[in-house]
This record gives sequence, structure tokens and C-alpha cells, in this order.
Amino acid sequence: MTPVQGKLLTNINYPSELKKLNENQLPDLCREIRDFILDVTSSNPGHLGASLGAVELAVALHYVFNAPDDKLIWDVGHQAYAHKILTGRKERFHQLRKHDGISGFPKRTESEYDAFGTGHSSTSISAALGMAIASKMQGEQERQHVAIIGDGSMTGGMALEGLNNAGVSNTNLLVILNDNGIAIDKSTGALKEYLIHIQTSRTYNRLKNITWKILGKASKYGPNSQRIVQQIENAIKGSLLKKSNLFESFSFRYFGPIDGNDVVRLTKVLKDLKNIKGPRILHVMTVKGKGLKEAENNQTVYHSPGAFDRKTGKIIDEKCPGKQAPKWQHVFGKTIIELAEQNEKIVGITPAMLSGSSLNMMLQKMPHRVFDVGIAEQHAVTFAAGLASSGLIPFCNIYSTFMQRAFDQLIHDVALQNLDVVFCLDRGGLVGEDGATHHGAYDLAYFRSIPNMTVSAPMNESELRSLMYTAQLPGQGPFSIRYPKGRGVMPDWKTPFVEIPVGKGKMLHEGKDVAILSIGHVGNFATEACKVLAEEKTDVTHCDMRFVKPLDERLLHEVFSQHSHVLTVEDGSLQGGFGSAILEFAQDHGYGAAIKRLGVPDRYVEQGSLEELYRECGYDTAGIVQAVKQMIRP
Ligand SMILES: Cc1ncc(C[n+]2csc(CCOP(=O)(O)OP(=O)(O)O)c2C)c(N)n1
Repeated sequence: MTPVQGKLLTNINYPSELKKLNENQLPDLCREIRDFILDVTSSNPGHLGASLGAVELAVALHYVFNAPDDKLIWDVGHQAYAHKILTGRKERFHQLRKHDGISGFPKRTESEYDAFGTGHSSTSISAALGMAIASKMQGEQERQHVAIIGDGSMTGGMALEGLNNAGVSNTNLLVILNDNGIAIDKSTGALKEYLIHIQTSRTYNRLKNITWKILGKASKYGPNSQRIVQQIENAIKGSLLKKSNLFESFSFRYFGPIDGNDVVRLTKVLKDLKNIKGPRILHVMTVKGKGLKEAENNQTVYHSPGAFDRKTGKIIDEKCPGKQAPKWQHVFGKTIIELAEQNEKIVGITPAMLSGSSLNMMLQKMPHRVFDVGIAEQHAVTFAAGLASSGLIPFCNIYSTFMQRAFDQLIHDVALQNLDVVFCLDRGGLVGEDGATHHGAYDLAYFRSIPNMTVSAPMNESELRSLMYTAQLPGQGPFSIRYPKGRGVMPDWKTPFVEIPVGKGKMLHEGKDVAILSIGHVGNFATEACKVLAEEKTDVTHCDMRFVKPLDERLLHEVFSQHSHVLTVEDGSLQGGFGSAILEFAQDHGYGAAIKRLGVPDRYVEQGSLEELYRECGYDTAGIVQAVKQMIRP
């Protein structure tokens, strides 16, 4: 469907044009932007719910502030579609998340209006504080710095670290807490309870009204309004608001909550707040999925719904002929339930990715054995260590890209104490349209550097089940299993679980010309490549190594003693990953074979479909065929 531009949006490409509108035209513009987002994302899917909810925020912020000189820092950045549309990217918006198109997240190289690159959560306050302090040091006293952060992202430790630091900084920092009461799944934890309390407390509401009255006067006096601000402080001093407001305790001036989908009111309030110096927080309430009934009613699914019918809002099922294999994440979700039914020590942990990881399936069956700890990867890992040190077997399911947050916890809290924690790393390898911030490229490299850690990657879903079974057997120590996004082949659900001896690879095909050593799902590309090469009379050995650590040394000695050309294939960083481990093995044992490595190169790979990205990085079937040919016929 061609995106329709309403009569206001047609004339707006940059904030300077937005500023020409009257305040009372802003609600119409918001409607037009929403329609435009829906037109595009119905056929070219993206992060829908958060962006629909933040349209008024983007419009009001660009109306009141003076970006790019003032800095707007969007946390996670998945809610910033309206911001993109208003800052020079409207005509390219239909290429959202496409190969060579525009990123789904703010990105400094894409636009000067994207003050800070994001994708992972809870960074906005720290980054905005850094900018605010830099402005102060550079004598830019009037520049504004605004961090826009959701209630879910506020549960991340970094956000609280940022608040703690910022509260005493005396900088021009405004934090907008965009509270829609939900992360991807239902929000969890004490902060959520607290935010609900603030909205409903009568004392707060009474004090809030006093504050707004005084604040209204402040804006008339412009930048010289500090005296009036002092009145606000006095009004709330000693009151419950001062004593028990979490954000006031961090030395922020707290304002709100107000309706963040009321663009006119929001604009007025932001104008008022612009004239106040120092760290401030504005708490706004918004509706995730605003403007599309289905998205408002089913906020988890419409966080990132895939393609949907523009008229009805109903999600269009993926077309897939024949019997469709389940997603890898569903195989994990189903298997952990089977294992937990047999082994009462097993518990599941997720940092705010209940449905993304499919741990929601276990939550339904065994609610007391699943823990959604909020967007808190570091805490998730150390929490797992605590559970394991008391005899439980936690399956800590974290997307590969988010696991990066918890590197020290892996080393210091889990592996050093050799605790039995199972790490299931979903979205291992390239992830497609989410792009550079989300590719799970590094886990194989950094996990293999950690002593005591078993590092594995199944080639197919049946192997995933066997590895999960193996990992929960007694005394395995820390054990990681990484698997990709998407679907593979139908697993063998009926076969009883089998143990895979730790460090044991599998010879899939014996040949003589070149040996291919693969790890994980890309072994399937290698299998296809073997077939293509066989037709051309090239006879290739192929081993699914299954473990990066420990390596199957017996199998490797066999391979290296019989082949002078070895090709490694992985869906992960070439720097320090599986191929590097094979190079080290060959060097350590004096093998002189020519070794070529395929994997993610030493640069950031941008967004695109998985097929496009595998091709770009050269380790799809065609890439493997080509590499083998080059090795034997250089
Ligand atoms: C470190 C990290 N962990 C997990 C995620 C996955 N993630 C993306 S958006 C999101 C929910 C954010 O909730 P909130 O801040 O309330 O924003 P909303 O989507 O509700 O607007 C999560 C968990 C992430 N981006 N970064």
C-alpha cells in the first residue's frame, strides 16, 4: 500500500516546517503521522506499538525544542518512527529496516537529529548526562538535553545508575518517563507498582495541581524563573511528595504524571519545563499501540507484529506451504517444560523477554518456576548464580546481543565458581532487520574465553533438545547453548532425550578434497554446499562440531591428518570465534593445512533480510561453495 500523506504532513519534512503550525493543528498532524506509520508498517513490519504510542511525544518535542542543537535521546529507539518522519526521513520511511534502507533505530550516521545511537535499552540517561556535562564544559549554557525513556527501560540498572549520577550534576537535563505500563510483556517488579501508586495517589494529585499552577507562572517569566521554581520547591518541601517520591530522592525535580497522548497539553508543559534549569523528570502516561484497536488491546503481540491488514489491523499469517517447522525459540519453550517436568530443580529466567524467548509457555504451566526479572541482564545472570549455588538448575535465556551486558557476571559470578547455570542464547548470529545493534555476533568469541564454560551450538532443533537435556545433567558447570532466530527443521519430538557427550562433534560426510568444519545452524548451508559440490565432482568432508569449547580434538586430529584444506563456517564474529579456535588447534599441534574461515567480518553488519545478510557476509550455501572452489582451484 502506498503511504498516504495527509495535508499537514505533506508539507513537513523537517522540524522547522512543523514549527510553522498552530498548536491547535498538532492533533491533526499526529493523526496523519499515525496513518502514515500504519500504512508503511502494515506491509513492511517494524516495532509498531511503541512508536504509535510516542507520536505526540515526538511532535511536541520537535515543536518545543530546537533539535539538532538541542539533543533528543530516545531510549531503545524503537519508539522513534515519528521522530524519523519529522527529521528528513519521511520519503525514505518505506525502506525502514530494509537492506540499504533506513535503520529501525536512531543512528548518528543516518541523521544529525539522531543524537545518540541506540537499540539496547536503558542508556539514554547516561548518554544525555554525558552530553549535558560536555555542553556545560564547552560553555553551551542554553542547550537542552532530553532523554526519553520507557517504564520498562527504567528498570534497567544503567538507567538508575544514570539517575544517581545526574541528580547531583546541576546540568540541563530533562528525563521524560514515557510510562505505558508495559514493556514487551507485562511489566514486572516493584518500580511498576510504584508508578501505579504515583498515578493514583490523592496526595500526589493535590500537590501536582499546586505545582502546575506555579509552573504556569514560571513560563511567563522565561529563563529568569528560578525564584518561582523555588516556590515550587517550598510547596513540596517536607510534603509526602518530597519525602517519598523516588525521583525527588535522586535530586530530580519531578513533574507529572500527565497525559502524554494529549499533544497540546504536552507542548505547553514542555515549554514550561524548558525554562527550568537542573535535572528534571516529566512523567507522561501514554497508550502503547495508540490509534490501532488491535494494537491497544493486544500490546505484547503488536510490539512487533509482522505484516498486518491495514483495514482490519489483523495480523497476516506467514505464508508457508506444507508442514511448517516450529521456531527455534518454541523448541526451547517446549523442551524446557518437558525437562522441568522430569527435573524439579530446573527454573527459567528471562530479562524481560518472556514471549520473545518462549519462556511464557513454561510460565503458563509452572508460574512459580519462571522469573521475569525486568530489563536486567546483569542481575539475571547473578540471580541465576545465586539460585545455582543453592542447588537449583537455572536456564537463563538471554538473546545473544543482550548477553553482552553481563560479561563480568558470567566470569565472576558464574564461571569462577563453576556453577551449574545453563545459558540459552536465543538470536545467536545475524538477526536480520533489527540490524547492527541486535546481531548476536560475539557470544561464541567471548564465551570461549571463559574458563569452565561449555560452549555449544546445535545444527538443528533435535540437537537443541539433546543439548538442553545434556546441560541439566548433574555437575555440568556453566553450559551455553546458542541458537538462531527463525525456523529450521521439524525436531523429532517423540525420540527420548539423548545425552551428547560434552565436546563431541559429528562427522556428517567423509570426503577427501576439502574438510568443512561448521558450528551451529550454518551446518545446514554446508550440507547443501556439499551436495552442490558433489555434483561437480568435488568430494568434501563435513563435520558438525557442536561444541566450540571443549573442541572435539580426536575428530580434529582425524580431519587435519587427512586434509590439507580446511574451511570453517560460523554465524558469528571471525575475530576470536570458532574459526579462531580451529586455527589455534592447528597451530598448537603443528598442522600445516591451509585454513579459510567464513563468518561475520570485523565490521558492523547493517540491517536486511537474513538471506541478504548471509549472502553479504559470504557464508550462505553459495558462499561456501565458492570458498571451497577457491581453496582447491585458487
Ligand atoms: C538491554 C536490552 N534488553 C532487552 C531489550 C529488548 N527490548 C526492546 S524494547 C523492550 C521493552 C521496553 O519497554 P519500555 O521501555 O517500557 O518501552 P515500550 O516498548 O513499552 O514503549 C525490550 C525488553 C533491549 N532492547 N535491550
